[in-house]
Amino acid sequence: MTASSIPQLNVGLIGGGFMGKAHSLAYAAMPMFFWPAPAIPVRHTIAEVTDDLAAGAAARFGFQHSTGDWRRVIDDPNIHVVDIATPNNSHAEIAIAAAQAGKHILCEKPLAPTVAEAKAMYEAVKAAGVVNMVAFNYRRTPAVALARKYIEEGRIGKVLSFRGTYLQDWSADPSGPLSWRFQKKIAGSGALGDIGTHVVDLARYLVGEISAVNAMMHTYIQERPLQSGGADKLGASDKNAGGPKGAVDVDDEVMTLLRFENGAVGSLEATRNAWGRNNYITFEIHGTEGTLHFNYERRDELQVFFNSDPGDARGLRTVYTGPAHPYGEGLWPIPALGIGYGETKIIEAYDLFTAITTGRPVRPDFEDGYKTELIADAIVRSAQERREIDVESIGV
Ligand code: NAI
Ligand code: SOE
Repeated sequence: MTASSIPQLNVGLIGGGFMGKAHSLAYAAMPMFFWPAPAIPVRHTIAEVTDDLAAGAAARFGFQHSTGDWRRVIDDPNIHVVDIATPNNSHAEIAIAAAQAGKHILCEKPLAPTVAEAKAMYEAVKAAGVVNMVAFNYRRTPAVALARKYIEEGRIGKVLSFRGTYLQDWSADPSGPLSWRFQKKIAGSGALGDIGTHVVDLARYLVGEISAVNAMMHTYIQERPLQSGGADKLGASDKNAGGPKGAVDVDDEVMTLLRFENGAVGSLEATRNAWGRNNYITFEIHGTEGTLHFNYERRDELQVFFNSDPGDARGLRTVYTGPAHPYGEGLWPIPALGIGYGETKIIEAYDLFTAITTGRPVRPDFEDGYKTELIADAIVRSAQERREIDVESIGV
């Protein structure tokens, strides 16, 4: 393939906050890592809530055009891919309009704040036949993809159990502002939807479908200072401890037991109030023939124990991901040079554009996003009713 034969596909990105930055970086960098690239993503138009914010985002993130109205992205026949990087309550309206306009779609997680919206989004992309992806990017960390490869190869035998956590501390300080992430009408839920769903995605990716949950949820900090401005500063600044406060109506902490359809059992814990934990996404998977352990704060590493290792060399040991491992062909040439958050988004962009140009399916798609919402809803109901809930009992 020659450079001139690589298609150029125009992206319309909606939302110029944290994820606007991450996705813009990924579009610029993807062809630098994966070459020949499946397509050159052209940073065509960025939408924000006002014309001024959009113009600033365009200058910062390298977009050719900007608009204060996301509908102009949908109406523009030159745009091939719509990227939704806005707070959760706007995902459904934008995604359904994009699907009806025949655009391919990348939507940030969680797919939607409610099961009903997630289902409508899934039905819209199915009807339109467009490529669709939900941005659970952590499964694209090479060490996580390696864990899946080992499981598929039977290296740890039959999976018996999964223990997953996602612990952060940015919301542990009660003077952190009442951003959109603490408001049910925008976020849908708290730690559960925001970070617990990443663990649900990892559990489904690595172990299989979740059939039942038994959960507890709790809100420790019932009110927070009101925040001025839209973008979430993740508790870090803009504190206004003495100012007026508003009620937090989402969970701070969720813990649940899990049953998988294949007979495995597991647990999930998520909180943004765990002092000292930053992006502590961990899993430990025990199988009949071995163990896999991952900690995102050491994301170049996968801890493995294989029962098949010689008796005098057995023990949990560290595999450093590199060229021999998933996505190694495009990433850095020496193991442990360092995989970062940006790389997970670059790989996400690579897989999205590969799907668009080859027609091959890509996961996690909106069906996965919808199934994750069913599980999240089952967790909420289980915590409310203080009993085990079958995921298949959740409907809309
Ligand atoms: P943010 O608060 O940093 O930025 C959101 C931006 O969207 C703001 O600049 C806001 O002005 C803009 N916006 C809001 N409504 C809009 C509209 N109707 N049209 C155009 N722009 C609009 O939020 P952040 O952290 O970027 O989160 C966005 C989404 O990405 C959320 O769904 C969140 O859950 C998800 N997310 C995913 C991550 C991942 O690791 N996959 C990491 C962080 C966020
Ligand atoms: C805040 O908890 C947050 O930005 C989440 O919204 C993301 O999904 C996670 O990847 C990083 O933390």
